[in-house]
Amino acid sequence: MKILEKFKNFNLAFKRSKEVISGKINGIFGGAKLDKDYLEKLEEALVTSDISFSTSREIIEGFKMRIYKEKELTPAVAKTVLKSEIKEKISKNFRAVNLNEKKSIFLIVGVNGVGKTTTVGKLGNFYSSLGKKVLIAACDTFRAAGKEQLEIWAELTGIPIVSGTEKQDPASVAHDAAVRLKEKDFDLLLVDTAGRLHNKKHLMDELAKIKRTIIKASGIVPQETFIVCDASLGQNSIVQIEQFRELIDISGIIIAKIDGSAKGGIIIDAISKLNLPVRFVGIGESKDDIAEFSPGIFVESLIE
Ligand SMILES: Nc1nc2c(ncn2[C@@H]2O[C@H](COP(=O)(O)OP(=O)(O)O)[C@@H](O)[C@H]2O)c(=O)[nH]1
Ligand SMILES: [Mg+2]
Repeated sequence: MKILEKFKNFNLAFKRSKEVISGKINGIFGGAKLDKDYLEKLEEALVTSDISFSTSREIIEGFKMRIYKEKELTPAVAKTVLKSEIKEKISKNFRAVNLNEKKSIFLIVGVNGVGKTTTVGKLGNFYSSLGKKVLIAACDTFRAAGKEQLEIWAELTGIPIVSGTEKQDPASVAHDAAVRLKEKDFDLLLVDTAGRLHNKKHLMDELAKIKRTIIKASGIVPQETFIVCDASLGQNSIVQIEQFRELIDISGIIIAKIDGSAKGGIIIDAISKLNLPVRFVGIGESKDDIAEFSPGIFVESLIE
């Protein structure tokens, strides 16, 4: 029941993306026979669905290799083959998010406004509903609102929070949180950060210092550094991830705001072009609105 419910929410979140991509795909594969130039049309459909030219090309090449093996080439067969090709492509880097046996730390990074703080609140709720003892740290001390927003999430989810004062060194907040993680009975520390990418040098120094301080204070190396992206930014998200990757090691992507965005195709690109796994997707603004990414459910939700 719970799994079915999750699938339903996930599926619903991709509604607008599905309308865009499925409309095009079904326009090609909806008839009784395939057009002569259906491959060109398919490539165009992919490129205009927020999938880059190079990734679309790769999908078409993979599709061709598979379709040659089919005995009977009907539109329905072609559609199934396309789905298999995309699924295989995005399963390449897939791994489930398992917490360390001991204590885990996740750093949450990304540009301002993409959904980091909300993601920390929702992820906290996700893991605490799995029975994990979660602690969150408000290391966006740049704006008073950053801290207050996370405090609201802490209250809403009943998760303990470590926060500092406005303009306090974010690393000192991270230090206190890391000590608390180590000394008290916690399984997971989620660290919210600020994201002023216009000042790259400053951001790099700040994130590096947070990480160093955490390791020094707790002896625990952060298990994950997740970059949060806003789905509605489409290809710009790829650029953002590339920029962040120059600054710090990223271990996975969280795509927020999938609900209401028609640019879900970006997920295919993020995985195959950047060679990074998508681990979670944000599907709304309330505490349960986060889902673990699943390649199979994603493809079924995107192409119907
Ligand atoms: N619809 C929707 N809105 C979201 C999602 N994640 C975040 N938001 C909204 O996006 C806005 C910015 O989020 P915030 O967490 O403050 O971003 P931050 O600056 O990166 O910390 C807020 O209004 C959030 O409610 C999501 O998955 N779906
Ligand atoms: Mg924030």
